[in-house]
Amino acid sequence: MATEFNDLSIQGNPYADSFHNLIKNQGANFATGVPCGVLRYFIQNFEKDNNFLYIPGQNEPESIGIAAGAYLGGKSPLIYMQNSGLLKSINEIGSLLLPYHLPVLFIVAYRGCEGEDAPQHFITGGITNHTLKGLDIFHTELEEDNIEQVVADTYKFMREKNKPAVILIKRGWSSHNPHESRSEDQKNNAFLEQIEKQENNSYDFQSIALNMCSRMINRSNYTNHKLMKREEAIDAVMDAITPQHAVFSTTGLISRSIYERYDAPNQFYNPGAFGMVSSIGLGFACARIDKRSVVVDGDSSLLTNFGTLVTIGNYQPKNLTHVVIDNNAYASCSEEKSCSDKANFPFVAALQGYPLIYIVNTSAELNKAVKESFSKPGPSFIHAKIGLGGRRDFKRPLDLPYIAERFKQYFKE
Ligand SMILES: Cc1ncc(C[n+]2csc(CCOP(=O)(O)OP(=O)(O)O)c2C)c(N)n1
Repeated sequence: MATEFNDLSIQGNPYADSFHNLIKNQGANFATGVPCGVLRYFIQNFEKDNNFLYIPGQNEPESIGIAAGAYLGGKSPLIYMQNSGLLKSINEIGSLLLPYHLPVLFIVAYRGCEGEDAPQHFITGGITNHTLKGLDIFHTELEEDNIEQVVADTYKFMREKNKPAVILIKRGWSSHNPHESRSEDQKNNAFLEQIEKQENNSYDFQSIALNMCSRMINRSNYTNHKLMKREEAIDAVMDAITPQHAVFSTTGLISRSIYERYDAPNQFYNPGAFGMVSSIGLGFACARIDKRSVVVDGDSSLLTNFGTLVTIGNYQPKNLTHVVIDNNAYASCSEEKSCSDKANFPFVAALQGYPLIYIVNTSAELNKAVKESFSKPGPSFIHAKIGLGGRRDFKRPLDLPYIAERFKQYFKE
């Protein structure tokens, strides 16, 4: 008997497999995202298939940043998520993917459409189509009998318009929970095994602390009461940059200062998508392991995408230097205080597994740390403490599609 499109009693799904092969034929080779049960067979295929570089994020906006970086590094990325996550990511779509013309594929579980029983999805389900129309993003619903057409039309749209596109997958496509078919005994055994594993992995706080400290290099000068200003810090970082380095800079004055004073094709500015600069850098670093990526982040930017430290620590891109220029404020707004003085960035980075962490507060030490990081396996974290003040009248990067294409072509293999 032929497998039904909505047959939930099976492991794997031939229609999801066929979809997978079709997008692969279109060049898809990078996957990131956040799961929804509806998408399990699609996700399983990304996990299994070595032709895909698979780097999931901790949330949907972060995944969009990762996909954007992978695209800039020459990959053809896709992002999977629930439509609730798509709505959460409107800013990353509207201020990064669309204005920069980054065509990535979204595979989106369409909860809250007709037949939905979970009330938390009703409202987001009801506005999904309108929102995609409002964004002028091509979107179709996948059905058993339109897979070839949907994939072909979607990639045609992405190629012609240089825009992201969305394929909506309704609940019922593959919402089988493989564990449901296991017996109670099997479930209990699996649970006990898990508990045992946790007990065996109980924390040895002392060795964790020692290990963390062994990776942290504190070069702060405590007698120096006059902290460097943003431009001094940027100059110290940019002095270490060569045309071989891929530089990603964060939202606000940091990007504007770098753009006005140092613009070059090996630099990508992230004026929108607040917080996602490290994710863009991560996506690029994973796509292009032959290049050193340098992220120039702000403290508030890092706080708004704090999970990035977990993701970067987890994937361990050896070719990533993550600099945080920390003024303990949203300086690009009106210097409102941030919580970075309570965030313990270097400790969190160490805890998450960054192998090398520098703490600096002078431009000489910042410059030295950036240069040193290039000759050591990363990801390296450089925490640069700076003071407030400095110029604010920098020009903005305006021709964003040009900047993205220039960057992509510059690093073309
Ligand atoms: C989602 C979103 N919220 C708020 C802003 C406004 N905004 C622009 S820059 C910025 C602060 C950046 O602070 P930080 O990363 O610490 O860098 P700094 O400005 O201090 O150099 C904010 C909140 C934005 N661009 N996007």
